[in-house]
Amino acid sequence: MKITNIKVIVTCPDRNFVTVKIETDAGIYGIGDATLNGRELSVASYLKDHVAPCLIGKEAGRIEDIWQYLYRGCYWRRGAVTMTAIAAIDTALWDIKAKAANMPLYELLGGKSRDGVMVYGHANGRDISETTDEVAKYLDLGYKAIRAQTGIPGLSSTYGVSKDKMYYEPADGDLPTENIWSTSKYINHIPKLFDHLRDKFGFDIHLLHDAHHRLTPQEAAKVGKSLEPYNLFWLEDTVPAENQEAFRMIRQHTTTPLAVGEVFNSIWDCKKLIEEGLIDYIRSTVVHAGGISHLKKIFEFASLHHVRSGSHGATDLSPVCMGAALHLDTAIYNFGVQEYMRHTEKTDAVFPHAYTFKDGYLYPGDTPGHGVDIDEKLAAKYPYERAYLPVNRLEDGSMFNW
Ligand code: CS2
Ligand code: MG
Repeated sequence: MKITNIKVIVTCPDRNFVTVKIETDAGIYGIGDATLNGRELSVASYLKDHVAPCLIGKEAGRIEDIWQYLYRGCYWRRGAVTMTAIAAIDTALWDIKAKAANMPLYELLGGKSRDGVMVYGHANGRDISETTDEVAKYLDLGYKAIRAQTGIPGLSSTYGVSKDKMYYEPADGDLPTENIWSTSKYINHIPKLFDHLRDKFGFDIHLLHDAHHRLTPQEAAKVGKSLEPYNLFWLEDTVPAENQEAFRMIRQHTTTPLAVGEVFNSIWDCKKLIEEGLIDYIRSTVVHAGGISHLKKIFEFASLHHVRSGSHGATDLSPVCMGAALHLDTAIYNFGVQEYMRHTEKTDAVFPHAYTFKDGYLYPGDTPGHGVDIDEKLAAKYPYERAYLPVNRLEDGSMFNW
């Protein structure tokens, strides 16, 4: 089965998505997500201009070989753009292989290790009482795990807090908007949120929180300690993780479980974190970490070190990524939780999918392949619209991490 054509489809059904469609001479096609929030067209060009010409005529079944060809063969290894492009090709090839075998993808990945994939949703509000109302809404929908974020008194904007709630969209301007941040205000306020939530909802639900790379190791240790009484499922992205050693200090000072990895693009970004047991959950996902082939390696490596998966699943990862991730989540042994930020109706219509939500769990479905398709005619109705994530400054005007 030879690759005959590769399409790169850019569409904006409420937000931008890049999708690769690989066609074969057997009439079977596969699709993969190639969306890199705020840098979508760079990946589209990488695929159209540099990857597609090399793959026409190649054997579609040689997934590992094609992965290595794109990784080693470009000479310039890794990086978000390269690894997102490789991920899209890899996902589409796994989709083709599973369709050709007439099996849902999880069967090719080792079969089911679990019946359903526990997901967490985002409860965010401008203050503690609004966040509490949002948590209650997710509980009504059956969620077992909920991430809680709240506005910080004295700050006009805070990451994770938006107007559109269920369909949270952080890329909010055709040029980057500017947020203001104060770590000291955050550190004083955040335990109050979880104190209130535990008081109101008890300890039977899983609560998560994302610090979005805004702390130093010392501050992270302090936040982790202050949240210990509230028994969080995890505390996410405390410090930027370019410096993996930084997690040693956090680890020594708190038993709050630590999660990191949504911006990682290869096993080399988390090797030390995993092998030294510095984290509890690795959050890399299919679209940004080299596809099914590479993410499976990361998760298997993590399983040797008591680290579980917790894949990124924000709105900017398309339903194609979600579908593929659910098959991997279903098959691996050391699954932890899957993030699930819902897509809008318009997005869901462009990407018809087999996965379904019930009572806090997602199910990948039994359609051959990863179970997600693209309606190209509908996709063509929504041309690309430039959109950026915000940037972030401290109160004195200096640049900070968003
Ligand atoms: C967030 C994301 O889902 C998360 O945990 O950190 O909203 C992230 O900021 C976006 O996906 C960035 O594209
Ligand atoms: Mg995050």
